[in-house]
Amino acid sequence: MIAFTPWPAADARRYREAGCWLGLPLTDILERQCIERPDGIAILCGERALTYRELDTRATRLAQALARRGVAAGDTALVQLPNVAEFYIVFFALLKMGVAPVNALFSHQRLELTAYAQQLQPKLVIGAASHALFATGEFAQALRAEVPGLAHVLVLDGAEDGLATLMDEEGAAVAFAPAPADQVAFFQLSGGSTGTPKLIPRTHDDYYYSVRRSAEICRLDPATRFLCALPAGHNFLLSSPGALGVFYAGGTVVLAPSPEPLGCFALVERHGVTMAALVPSAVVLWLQAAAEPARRAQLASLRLLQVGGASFAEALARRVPQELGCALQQVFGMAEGLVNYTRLDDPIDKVYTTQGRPMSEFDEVRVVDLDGTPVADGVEGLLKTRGPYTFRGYYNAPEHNARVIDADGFYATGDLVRRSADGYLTVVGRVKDQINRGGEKIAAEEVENLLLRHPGVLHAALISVPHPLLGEMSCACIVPRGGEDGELRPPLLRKYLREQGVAEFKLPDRFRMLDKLPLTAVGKTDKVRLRAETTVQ
Ligand code: OOB
Repeated sequence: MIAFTPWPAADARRYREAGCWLGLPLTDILERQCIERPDGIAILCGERALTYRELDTRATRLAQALARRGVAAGDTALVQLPNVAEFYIVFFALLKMGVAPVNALFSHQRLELTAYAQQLQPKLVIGAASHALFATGEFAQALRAEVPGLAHVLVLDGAEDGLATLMDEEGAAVAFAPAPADQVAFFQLSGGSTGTPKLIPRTHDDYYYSVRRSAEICRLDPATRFLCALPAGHNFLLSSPGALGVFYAGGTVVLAPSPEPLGCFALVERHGVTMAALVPSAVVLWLQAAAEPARRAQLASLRLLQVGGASFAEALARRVPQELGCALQQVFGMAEGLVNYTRLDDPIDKVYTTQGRPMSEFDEVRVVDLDGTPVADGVEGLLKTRGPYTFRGYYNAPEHNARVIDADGFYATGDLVRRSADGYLTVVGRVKDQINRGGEKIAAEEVENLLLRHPGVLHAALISVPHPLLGEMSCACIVPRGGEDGELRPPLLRKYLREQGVAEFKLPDRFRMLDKLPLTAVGKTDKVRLRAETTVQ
């Protein structure tokens, strides 16, 4: 069993009695379709089409091959795959076995993967040769030193293509007991605000509920063709309603390598995509591309565009139906749990001006001031939440958990919101020390710690600055140790960070050299002032 913070027994009973938690593992999603529509197309990926039966057969084969090699229920896995069909084959294979994976982003590098591996101590690592880390065996070797129990490293499209071999392997059949639904199914990644990336345990019960409820709200059905153009493992694309919601409804997931409009528009046209999910910065690119009538015509089948992950300006929201020819849905969610949606039949102004309301009547939301006192509706405050699919603690992080989960089990999201009388939330800012770079989250402390390792850096503070496309970009404010230092020129600092193995999106976009950092009354870096004083050229 994998350790996690469970819901108190009384809450668990309530969620079960209310039918939120069904006691079914996530593999039920696939099993249902193997009965209802085995020949329905589950995944379209490049030139490949995978039916539900094929998806299930491959996942079962892979699971059995792994089981024959000693991987077993209760183990964990570190997975890093791009948006390809194998992502779902591997995910279901591991779920069938009761092995809990964490899906690292494809943009993650050595530092992130190593941090996850150190925390999880996986038995299995699965990567892709198309990523520099797995192109040679060097990184796998280094991981083995960190993870003594690491038994298998499989690489997709690698020299020996370990993953494909296993998916085709014939051998003695192994039967799997259904995974206990109240236990950890897999780990989500936290956007983070601390020095080390955190893992979020998600149980079968809680996640399956969020998938079903999301599919219902978004009215998915077997005719749904969903474009997955953001990282497949991200909570938005996996369960809001994402690919799992689409599989639950018997629809088709169309995979795209990135949200870049020209490639996506071609896929929409070719496969009759009905629904897509994007971050705001990608919507801007789609709007630009659709200005050309011939391109806009490619989107004829698109009915619904979901936008979430970062603040979406009202002015942009208003352009979506007009210029892309589809309905808009705003989605405000988090890997920790709570997801808010505007509803498909909401008055249009609500869709333009709010980020929706919680998906479940069992979601509890508190909007409080800095002292924790609830504020009136319409007043800006900190968002706290608990509910049937919101976690109760990060994996193995008791100190951090004590800071972000209160005595009543409410999770402090770090988001600043306004709630209307009818429960709709508008995101107005955040108090967590994080930069939201076009939906990609950067924990300031993580990058600051890396900068502080540089011998020429005395103090470092990473702040957000406005960016016309991304919404925010990052600026590193640095106090050099010995006055102006040629070693601290931006290209060299970026190179230094890259060499430490951090994901490219975390590299500061701007650098500012200062004599000292402004401090608050208690002596912490005054980032509010720093942001106010930082103008972007
Ligand atoms: C989604 O999940 P994460 O874990 O990458 O990031 C969560 C954070 C939120 O706490 C909030 O700060 C920000 O991202 N955020 C938004 C937003 N959606 C997320 N800020 C403003 N407006 C929005 N619509 O980003 C995520 C997970 C599931 C569904 C959708 C997004």
